[in-house]
Order: sequence, then structure tokens, then C-alpha cells
Amino acid sequence: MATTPSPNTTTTSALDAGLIWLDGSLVPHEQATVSVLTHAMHYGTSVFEGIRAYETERGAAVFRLREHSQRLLDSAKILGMRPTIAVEEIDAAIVETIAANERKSCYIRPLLWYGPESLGINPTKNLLHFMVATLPWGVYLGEEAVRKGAKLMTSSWRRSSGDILPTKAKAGGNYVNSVLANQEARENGFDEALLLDKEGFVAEGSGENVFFLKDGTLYAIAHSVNLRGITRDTVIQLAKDMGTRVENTMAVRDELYTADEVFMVGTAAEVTPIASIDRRPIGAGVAGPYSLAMRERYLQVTTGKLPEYDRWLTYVGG
Ligand code: PPE
Repeated sequence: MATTPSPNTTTTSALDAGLIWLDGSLVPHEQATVSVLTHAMHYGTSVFEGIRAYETERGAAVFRLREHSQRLLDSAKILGMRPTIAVEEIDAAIVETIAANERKSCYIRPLLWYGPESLGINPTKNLLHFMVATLPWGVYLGEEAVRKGAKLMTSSWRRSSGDILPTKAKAGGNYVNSVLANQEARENGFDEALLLDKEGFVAEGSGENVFFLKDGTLYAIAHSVNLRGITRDTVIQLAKDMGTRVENTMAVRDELYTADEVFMVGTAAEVTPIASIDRRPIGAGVAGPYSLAMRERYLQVTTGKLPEYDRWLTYVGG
């Protein structure tokens, strides 16, 4: 059942999913199926997480597992779901699924969703299900985007405001916004989309938080509509520990155009340098040195090479 993840996979294949945790047991992915009347499929009523496990000297280790499991439950609460699963049980299911698939490293996708018991918007009769999949997933925007810096496009799709969709929840339905923005960027020859809010303030990428560096200060884009990124939090702590001055800020897009460096962060994207936005070069128009150094540092932390950050790792083998 074990598959060896290729470090170059920019896309995933369900065929690599192996054993999936489904409502309390591990089943082969072909058998982990749901009804076409699944409420979540019709209305986007699911909440999910994206987590990574990295190969370390002590075997696979999950990065900031508890924070992700807790955010999954927070997302469920925002949607008014009533999961009976405890945060410790989510942690345990994730660790067990990684171990069963003998993953050295992987991307982890837990999902809570409403089942097929009743059609119609009101989900009160629908049962809540829980699954965990583990997949090989390499560099999110591709090796080249990391080496040369990714090309960003300001999306014509705006980030939903918090009174339209609950943007702090990683809810399935919210991600139609991200899919549209990412699709538009890719179809126009860019690597990723940058989403603004209705007023033109920078929000985030389709699946990443944004940072920029100007005159030696690192600015972390802060916007109430953004997901409270766990990678963002990690990078802020790493930057401070590296002696960088860090400020949370709102910004308009021209502040990014004129930054010395821009990079995006997320569990899947890790730390991805940005070379250009709307065809305007950022700094020298290449992956910037600070961004690359931060990427390197992040990967050292996640792969257990820096003992002072060991508290963020959950070793699958105990
Ligand atoms: N904003 C959005 C909208 C988002 O989806 C993510 C994660 C982040 C910020 C960064 O959050 P964090 O992972 O906690 O640092 N996006 C996930 C989904 C990517 C996908 O293609 O699916 C992820 O990175 O796992």
C-alpha cells in the first residue's frame, strides 16, 4: 500500500491515496466512497484542513498537528456543525493514517462533511462524516516557481467579505472563490492569483498568506477576511528569531509592486518567492534572497533539523 512520494509532484492523484480513514476505520481509497446525494457535494457544506508531514531523521513528523486539528473543529463550529470527535481523536486518526500508509512525507487532508440523508439546504437531518487522506504532494506551485520566483496576477475575483462567507472557516463552499481566482491566473499564464478585498486591500492568495519585505522590515499582510494561517504564524516567529523586524499591516497592491521582496506562505505552498505581480518585477524580478533564506529555514524546521522548534513536530513513530 505504501507509495514513495515524488518530490516533484505539483499535482496529486487519488490513485496514490492508499488507505483512507473513514468514520473510524481505514479502507482502501476505492472503497472510501459517498452517495451522490451527499449534502456537502450539493452545497459545499464541508470543512477541511491541509497539513504536511515531513521526512525527518526520526521518521515522518507532522508539522503543527494540534493547531490544524483545532482549526478543523473551529471551522466546524463556525458552520454550526456538531462533530462528536475530539481534537485528540483527530490527531490520532491522522497519525494512524500516515503510519498505515507507511508515508515518509505527505500532504494530509482531513474533512468533516454532511452526508446524504436529506436533500434541501437545512442540514439538521444529515449525519456528519469524517475522513483523513494522505497523499504525496511536492512543490505546490512547481520547482521552477520556487527557483525563479512565481508570477502573480491580481485576480478579478475579490475575496468574499466576512459577512458573505465565513472566511475564517476552511469550508468547502468558500473555496469556489479560490478555484475561480487560481483558474483565471493559470489561464492567463500566471502561477497564482492575488486576491484583493472589495476596497482594494490585499487579502491573500487562492491558498496562501502574503508577506513583503521593504527596507529590512518584514510586513505580514493582516486582513480580517484572511484565513488565520499556521504557516504565517510560523514564518513570523522564525523571522523574529532571525532578528528581523516584523509588522502586521494592511496594504494596497502598489505597496507590493514597490516592495524589495514578496513571498507567499501556506502549508501546501510552504514559502514561495514571488518574482512579479501583474508583470511588474518585484525587486530584481527573481526569487529574493530573504525569501529563499526563509524557505530554507522553514524546511529545516519542518524536517526536524533545528531542535529548538521540535515542539512543532509530532513524530508518527512516537
Ligand atoms: N489562505 C488560504 C485561503 C488558504 O487556503 C491557506 C491554506 C492559507 C491561507 C495558508 O494557511 P496555512 O496552511 O494554515 O498556513 N491552503 C491550503 C489548501 C491548498 C489547496 O490547494 O488545497 C493548504 O495550503 O493546505
